[in-house]
Amino acid sequence: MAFFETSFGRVFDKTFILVSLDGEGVQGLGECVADVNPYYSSETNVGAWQVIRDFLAPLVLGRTFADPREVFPALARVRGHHMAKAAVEMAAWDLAARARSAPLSRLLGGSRPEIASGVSIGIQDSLEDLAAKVTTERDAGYRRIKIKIKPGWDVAAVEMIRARFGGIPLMVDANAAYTLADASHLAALDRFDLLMIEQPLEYDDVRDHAALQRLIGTPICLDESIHSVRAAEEAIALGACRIVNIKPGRLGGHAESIRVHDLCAAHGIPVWHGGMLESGIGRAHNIHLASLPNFTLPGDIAASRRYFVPDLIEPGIEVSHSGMVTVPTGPGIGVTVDWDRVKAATIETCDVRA
Ligand code: SMG
Ligand code: MG
Repeated sequence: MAFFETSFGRVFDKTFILVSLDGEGVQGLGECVADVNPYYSSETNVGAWQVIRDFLAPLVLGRTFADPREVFPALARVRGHHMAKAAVEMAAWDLAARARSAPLSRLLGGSRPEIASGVSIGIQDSLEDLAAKVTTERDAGYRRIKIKIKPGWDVAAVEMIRARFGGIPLMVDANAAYTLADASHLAALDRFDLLMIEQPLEYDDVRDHAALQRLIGTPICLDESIHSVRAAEEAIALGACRIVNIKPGRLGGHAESIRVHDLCAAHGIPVWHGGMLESGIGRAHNIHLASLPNFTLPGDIAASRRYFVPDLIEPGIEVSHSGMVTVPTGPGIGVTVDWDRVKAATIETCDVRA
């Protein structure tokens, strides 16, 4: 993949755990969104591997679940490790949907046949490079553009985009790069009519975000801070955000994501689906979840070709010229995995049985 830079660093490639769960004569797949380093969240691939193999697998293998909603509660003895849990839980959803020969979206409660796609542009080496990227993605049809920001790469970048690209739907994501002391600096973004500013402050903070939201006009969207339904309840109660980014990996899977989706809907808070640079397998899961009704804003669900050429699925995820992605209608996640490519990319495997 081309490099992708956030306030916490630059990545060039991607290593992740693929969970395959056998049962009811079918196979379910889940992709773990942990990374090699604990920079976006505290989880890592090595940690998730151990937690899945030694602690999560024994809690699900050989057991019967009437509904995939029972999987996350069955893992409750293990604290945290939501990305590891989500990989297992989402594989169980794919398995359940395949066993019923139904698309995953139907089991999740989704109804949209297609979802609106936005794009996330990393920090660039220059404003010229950024302008080139914005041109490419705008012309590809994406419904909104998000740029990553950090101190030293914020107001001037947004100002350049507004000057050169006019009123395109635009937002920024800071990945926790600021503190409340930066409130007046962040307020300088108010004049650019941004859709939102995502996670400006600490990854586990709610209180300071509430204070910041009272000081700036741009709506705050929380990403990292929304690690559980309880965290979402606290954020909404305190007024820490007006929009929520849902990532099943951060929340522990589809069931917890649906609970946050429903909670936000009840409070009039729109949600959108985040991205974790997933392969087509994780991306397919995201597309199904994003078909639920309160996902009213375009998500970070872009085409496969932005990151992976070729993807692990064939065909890859495509985005139409009007910025839409079709929700697959086949059983489960409804995409075709190219197992030769998966095998060629595999570093290590582990088989766990009941
Ligand atoms: O999947 O297109 C994607 C990436 C979207 O910007 C994106 N994700 O904080 O929202 C976010 C970042 C986290 C990924 S960096 C590991
Ligand atoms: Mg984010």
